[in-house]
Amino acid sequence: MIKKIFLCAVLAGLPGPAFAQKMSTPRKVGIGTASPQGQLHVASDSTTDPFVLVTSHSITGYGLAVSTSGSVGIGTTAPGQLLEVAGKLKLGDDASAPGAGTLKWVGKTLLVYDGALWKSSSGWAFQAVTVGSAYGAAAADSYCRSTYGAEWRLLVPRTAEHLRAAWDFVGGDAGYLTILAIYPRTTGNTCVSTAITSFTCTAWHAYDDGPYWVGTKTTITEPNGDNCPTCSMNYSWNSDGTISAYNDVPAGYTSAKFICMLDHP
Ligand SMILES: [Ca+2]
Repeated sequence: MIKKIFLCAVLAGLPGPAFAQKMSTPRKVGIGTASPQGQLHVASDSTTDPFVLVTSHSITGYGLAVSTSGSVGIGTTAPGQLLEVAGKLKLGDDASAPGAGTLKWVGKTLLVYDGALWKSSSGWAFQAVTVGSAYGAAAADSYCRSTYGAEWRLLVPRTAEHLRAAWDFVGGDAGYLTILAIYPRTTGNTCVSTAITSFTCTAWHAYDDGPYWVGTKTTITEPNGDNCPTCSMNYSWNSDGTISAYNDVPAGYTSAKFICMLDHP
């Protein structure tokens, strides 16, 4: 009881607005204000000290600070922007709808939302397509152009990083990568036991003769010359997004799921 009386006496003796107040209906707490505008309202009268400062007694530096200009610093009391993190920033993903400028980290890819599309940090954009019946590569490529515009094509992984970005875009759903716009130049072309890239398998090519990159595995005895020049192999993938197997088949492979890419972004 004596302690409580002493504390009340101390609080009553504090000068100016430096007090805490609890209002009964509704219950709100104000620090530095008698009229809190939120459940907790901190109103500083200092022009030099941070409005809010969260520190630890056991570490050097600061956990969280709200500066006199209203900027938030994490690891710094003097944020140079509205938000400054004086250290590393770790991103993830959730189901909420994005707005332009939203960043997220998926798998191994940093994606930024431009207001309409998620793009990788290198500018690549994708659309994940599911159609009612299985499409061959030529029909899927045509679907991409007619649905999204002339620059949209059936996926050709251009580099390992591009492939990775596409993989992460569909959350590692390998079904979307079972057909690709990579074709034999003429019927009968093979790349048996050869890495499937535009550097190593020149008998096959991307739809536009540009670079392509599927993987560097050299233990697969395919493609052995079955595909037509507008047909896709069927590709299967390991859970980490690397190529597992592929096979060219006489009629070409079809899929009800595929990826359209914004080519030449
Ligand atoms: Ca074959």
